[in-house]
Parts: sequence; structure tokens; C-alpha cells
Amino acid sequence: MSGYITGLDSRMVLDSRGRPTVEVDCYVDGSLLGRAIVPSGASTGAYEALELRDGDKTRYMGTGVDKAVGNVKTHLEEALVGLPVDQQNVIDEVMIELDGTPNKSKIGANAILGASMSCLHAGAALHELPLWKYIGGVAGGLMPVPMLNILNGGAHAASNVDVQEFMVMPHGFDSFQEGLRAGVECYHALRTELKKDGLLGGVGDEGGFAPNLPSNEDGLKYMVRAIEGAGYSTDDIGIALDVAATEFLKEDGYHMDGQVLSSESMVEMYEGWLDAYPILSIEDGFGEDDWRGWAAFTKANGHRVQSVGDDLFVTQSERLAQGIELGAANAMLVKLNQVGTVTETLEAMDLASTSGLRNVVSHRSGESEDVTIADLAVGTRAGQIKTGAPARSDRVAKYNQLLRIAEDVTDYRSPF
Ligand code: 2PG
Ligand code: MG
Repeated sequence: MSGYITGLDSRMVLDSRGRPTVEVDCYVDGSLLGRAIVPSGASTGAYEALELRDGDKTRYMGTGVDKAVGNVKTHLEEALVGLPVDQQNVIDEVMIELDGTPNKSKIGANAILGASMSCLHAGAALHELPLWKYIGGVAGGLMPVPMLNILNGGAHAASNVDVQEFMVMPHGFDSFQEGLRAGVECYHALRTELKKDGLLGGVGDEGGFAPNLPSNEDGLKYMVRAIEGAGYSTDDIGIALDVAATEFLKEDGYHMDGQVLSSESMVEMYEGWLDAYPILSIEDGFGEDDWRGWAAFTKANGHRVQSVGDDLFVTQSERLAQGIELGAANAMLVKLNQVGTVTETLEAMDLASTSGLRNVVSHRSGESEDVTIADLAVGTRAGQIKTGAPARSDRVAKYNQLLRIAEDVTDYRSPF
């Protein structure tokens, strides 16, 4: 085998919310070696790379991806054919240059990421390596501590809860498998607790329960009830939140629990929560442009809580560098489609870790059977992954892939 890309193919497939997304096949020396499906967010940051949608209201309410699929089959295939498939940075650089825009709006970040990920898979297949090993090289893999989103709110649910994600983080266990088991048991215990109170209804986009609650703080109370109801101590299982605050930040402040809060009041509220609940991690506690709020919170509380930038950094080195300068956060959420190529994702992760920030690999609320992020988390030794509740195949697929990888990778240690 010589290992050169001989073709790309692409098609529309559906994601977990029933919306079109892009699948790409990568052919090497005439054989299909790599396939990937692009995920899609709901609470998207303003600075994310552009997801190209057709906008034709008569088809899929305008969310079709025929243009992006077409761009893979024409422009991207033409640009990539003849390149060595295991030169990921060259492949990605060619696509970035071909697009030429700062946010990949010409070709579409969904088209570019599909091609980038399919080449990554093909490179691993060419070298007959599991994907995590191909990504990680000689460093070997590290199993991540999972964050399981068992209570959904915000843009992922139809409830009145503003905080988007209440996650359990089983950090006090000796192996990935035992940590996952504890997290799954908390999910079932939460069902029992909600049922007792007549609050058991449907689930949200990421498979977590989605009850209406009197206040956001009640979500925290249910998390503790879930952990203890499953027979665990909050010393071993903590809470991780994704507030996704950009979603409810309006001109006059943060609209939460029927009140309008300033940045300073948000800091105070979080500090009260940190004093009262076993919270390990808060993601997007502030809006994507509220650098001052971020820095004030992280400066005062960064020693006792992980402060994770998602919409803030959008997995882009430039925004991350700005955040590092300001001390805005002490961790970065990692989403391939926020930046649009594998190489740029790895670069941002490198910048984070060399600057003393942690990386948390993440799914999107719109997902599929694609499990690339499980291998990415292990191969990059990120140490943490959030990929939803242990419910719905689009979420469970990632946990199942991690269980497979855990048969080979036993290195596991909690960052907490
Ligand atoms: C987030 C993600 C994933 P979305 O905000 O972290 O949970 O949600 O994909 O809707 O942006
Ligand atoms: Mg988020």
C-alpha cells in the first residue's frame, strides 16, 4: 500500500435530533478506509466555525446539508486526492487554505471536518492501529474520567431549568469501568428520586431526565440525592455543571430563576453553590463575551473548582490565548466542530495543556453513532470526557467504545 488518498465520498445522514448532517468516506489506494459523521450543537457559540446549511425551507426546515455534501464531493476531493492520508496536518492545511475564510464559511466547517475526520480514521486503518493509538503515538492512552449528563435543561430540554447540564463525575474510582458503573447507577437512582416526587417525564437531547423544577438549585439537590441514592459518597462522585450562560445572557444581565443577575451576582451565586454542594467543575458559567466575569470567578475560585470555557474558547487557539492572558478559565472544552479540523483541535489542546489548563473532550447535543471523540479523549490523554447520559445510542456508543478501549488501556487517574 502506498497510502495516498484516491477519493472522498459524502452523503447526508441524520443526527440524533432528526436533523441532516454530513458523513464522509475516505478512499485510500482505491479502498474505503475511513468514515466519519459530523456532530452538531444547539447552544452554539457565536465564534464557532460555520456549519453550512442549505436554507431551503421546503426541505428539512432549511437544515439540509446538500451544499456541504456537494463541496466534499467536488472541491475537497479535488484538493485532497494524491495527498498521503497519514499527513493529517498537510490535509487540514490544504482544506483551510482552499476555504480561505476565518470561519470556514465558504466550504462549510461541516464539510471540512467530515473530510478531516474521515482521513484521520483512514490513516489509523492504513497503519492498522486503533484510532486512539494512532492519535496518541508512543505516549499511550489515558482513560478519561466521564461526566454523565443525567439532568438536562436549557436549550436541550423543554423544561424551566436554565442550567443546561447537571453531570455526575465519578472521580474516586480505580478504573474507568468502575467509574462508569457508578455514574450509570446514579442515573438510575435519579429516575427513582424524580419518580418519588412525581417529576419523572421525558428526557432531553442528551438522554438525561428533563423535569420542571422550582429552581436551578433544586437540580443540585437532586444530584446529591442521585449520588447518595445510588449508595455512593459525594467524596467519590462530584457534580459538574454546564450552565451554558450565553444562552440566557441578555442586554440587562443573566436571566435565571426569573431574576436578572449581574456578573457579580452570578459569581456570588456560584460561590454559594460551591460552599453547599460537591461541585467539581463549572462550564460556561458566564457569557462568551463576559471576559471580566470569567476572570473574576476563576481568580477567586479556580483553586477549588474547574472553570471550563466552551462557548468562550470554541476550541480555537486565538480565543484560548486571550483567555490564558486574562486568567479567564482553567480548562478548555474540546469540540472538533467548533474549529473544523482535527489538526486545529490538537493544536488548541496542546496550547491548553502546555499553559496549565485541562482539556475536557466533548460531544455535541446533536450526535450520531460516530465515536471518534472516545478515541480522541484517550489518545490525547485529556483525562476527562463528557458525552451525555447513559441513555440513547448516540451517547451510549461513546461509553461503549471507551469500554472496548479500556480492555487495552488501563492508565486511569482522576484530575481531582
Ligand atoms: C455544550 C454542548 C454539549 P451543544 O454546550 O457543551 O453538551 O451542547 O452541542 O448544544 O452546544
Ligand atoms: Mg457547553
